[in-house]
Amino acid sequence: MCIRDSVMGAISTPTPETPPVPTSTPDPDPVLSGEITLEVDATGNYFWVGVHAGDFNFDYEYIGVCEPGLTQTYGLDVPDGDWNVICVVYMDGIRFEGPPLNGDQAGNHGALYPAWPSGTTVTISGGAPVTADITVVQVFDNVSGTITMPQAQPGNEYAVFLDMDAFETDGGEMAYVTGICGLNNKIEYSFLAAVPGNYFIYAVVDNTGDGLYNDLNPPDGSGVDAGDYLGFYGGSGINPPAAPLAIDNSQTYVLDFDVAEVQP
Ligand SMILES: [Ca+2]
Ligand SMILES: [Ca+2]
Ligand SMILES: [Ca+2]
Repeated sequence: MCIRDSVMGAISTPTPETPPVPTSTPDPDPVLSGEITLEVDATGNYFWVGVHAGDFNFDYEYIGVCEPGLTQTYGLDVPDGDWNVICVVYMDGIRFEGPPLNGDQAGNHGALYPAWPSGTTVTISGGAPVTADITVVQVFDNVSGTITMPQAQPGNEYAVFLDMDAFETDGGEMAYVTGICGLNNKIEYSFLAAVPGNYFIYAVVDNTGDGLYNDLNPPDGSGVDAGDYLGFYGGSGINPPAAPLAIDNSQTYVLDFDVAEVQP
């Protein structure tokens, strides 16, 4: 799976792929261009501009390197249509695509984060150039919690997801965090829910040692195995709740839940 095909540019299950080197080549005569206004200087860090048709599946993107100062420019060719334009500035100096993480800067054209525009905000018609400026602000983790396991699994890998659906691996994952279980039966997690919406929050612990990627990508393997842990916020056992949870990205949430052992 190409991670950029997924939601928020890269929210997908963990992948062993080595990401490509950024290949941003400014278009000398772009159809869509604009200025990005930063909240804090990010000289030398990557920024990503993603264009989607309102579904958070990013069809077009631009990757640039921040120049000194608080104003950056982008430009790319986008076909006729109605679009949303999002920008993420990665503050770690390493990432160049994917969802904003704690401390990154993020924003969208047409509303100031944490507000999101309703519907699309850019219309391109007849290939005529359009300007779409974006103001980004620093964003921080707003969902955290404690996951309780049936027993400690020190050294085993876990993943916690914010997903539009319940444990599908082909899209809708708007945030995730992975880590290694410690010595007790608790997992403390946090991530940023940047986009308001209705979500399932769930965790997987790979107790069988075949890898999170294997567990989360059934086409690549067997999916979650008997002996692994799985659980949902608001769910029961390994089962999801009947309905997803409404998340307002301007609020903070503490979401504790349990995981249970997957049975044969
Ligand atoms: Ca999903
Ligand atoms: Ca497993
Ligand atoms: Ca597996």
